[in-house]
Amino acid sequence: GVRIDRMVWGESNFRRSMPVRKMDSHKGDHGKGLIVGGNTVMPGSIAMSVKAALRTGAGLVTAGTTETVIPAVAAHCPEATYLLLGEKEIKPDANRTVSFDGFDATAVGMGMGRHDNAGKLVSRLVEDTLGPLIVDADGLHHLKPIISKVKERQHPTILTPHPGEMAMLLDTTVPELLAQPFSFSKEFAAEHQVYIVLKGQFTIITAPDGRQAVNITGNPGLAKGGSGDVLSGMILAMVMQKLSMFEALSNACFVHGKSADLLVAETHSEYDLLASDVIEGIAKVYRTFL
Ligand code: B4P
Ligand code: MG
Repeated sequence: GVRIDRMVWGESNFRRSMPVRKMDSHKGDHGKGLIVGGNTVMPGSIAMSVKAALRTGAGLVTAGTTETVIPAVAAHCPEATYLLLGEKEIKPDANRTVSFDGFDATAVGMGMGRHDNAGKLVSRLVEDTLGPLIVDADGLHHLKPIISKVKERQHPTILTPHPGEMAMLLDTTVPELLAQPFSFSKEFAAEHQVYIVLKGQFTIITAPDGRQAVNITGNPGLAKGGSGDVLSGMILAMVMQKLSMFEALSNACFVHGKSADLLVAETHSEYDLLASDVIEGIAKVYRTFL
C-alpha cells in the first residue's frame, strides 16, 4: 500500500494507540524513568518534569539531581525517588560512583544549566544509558558538540527543541528554520538517526525514517516558562508505555496540548494557565478520551 509519511495526529490516533493497563500490572510494567537536570537556581523545571511523568503513567520516576534541588522536587512530588548527582558522583573516569543502569528510559536537560559538569553528564548519558534518551533544554546545548556520537547509541534518542534550540542545533536562524520546519527536521533526523519533537503552535514529530506527525492541540496559554519541562516528563513516561516510539511521542504532545485546551475551555484562561496546571489537566484528558 501507500505509506503516509506525514499526518495530523488527533483524538482517534490517541484513543486507538493507548494500551489498556493490565489488571495485574505492576510498576515495572509501566517503566522506571530517570530524569537528570535541575540546579540550585532552577529547581522548578525538574520538579515539573518529574510530576508530569508520574501523572502520565510512569511506574517509577527517579530525579537525578543535586542536593539543593532534591527538597524542591520532594515538596511537589512525594512519589519521586532520587539519584544524588554531586561533583564527586559524576567524575568522568574510573572514580565514577553513580550508575545509570536499571532505568527503562532517561530524560536530561531540564533546568540543568550550561556549566561544564552538566556537559560531561550529558556526554556520559549519551554513552552509557540503555533505553530511550530524551534530550531537552540545556541538554540540547550540551549535545550539540557531541551530536555525531548519538548515531552510535543502540537505543532511540529523542530531541525536543523549541525553534530557538533547533536553530542552534542547525546553525541557522529561527526564521530560516520556520520557513521549512518539515524538511529541516527530516534531514536532521535522518542524518543523526534521532527522533525530533520540534515544539511550537503546531508541534512536528519526526522519526529517523522520515515519518512526520503534526500535533494540533494546545494554545497560547502554553507560551510560558515550564510548559516544555512538563512535556519532556510526559514524553519520558509515554515512551515507557507499550507503544511505538512514534505513537508515544505523538501521544505525549497530544495530551500536553489537550490538557491546556480543556483547562482553558473549562476552568482557566490563556492568561492565567500555568505549567503546573497542565500537569493537573492530564487527568482531564485521560478521563475524557480513554
Ligand atoms: P528558553 O528559556 O529555553 O525557554 P524554555 O525554558 O525552554 O521554556 P519552556 O521549556 O517552558 O518552553 P518550550 O519552548 O521548551 O527559551 C526561550 C528563548 O528561546 C526565547 O527567548 C526565544 O529566543 C527562543 N524561543 C523559544 N521558543 C521559540 C519559538 N517558538 N520561536 C522562536 N524562538 C523561540 O516549550 C513550550 C511548550 O508549549 C511546547 O510544547 C510548545 O509546543 C507549547 N506551546 C507554546 N506556545 C504554544 C502555542 N501558542 N500554541 C500551542 N502550543 C504552544
Ligand atoms: Mg524548554
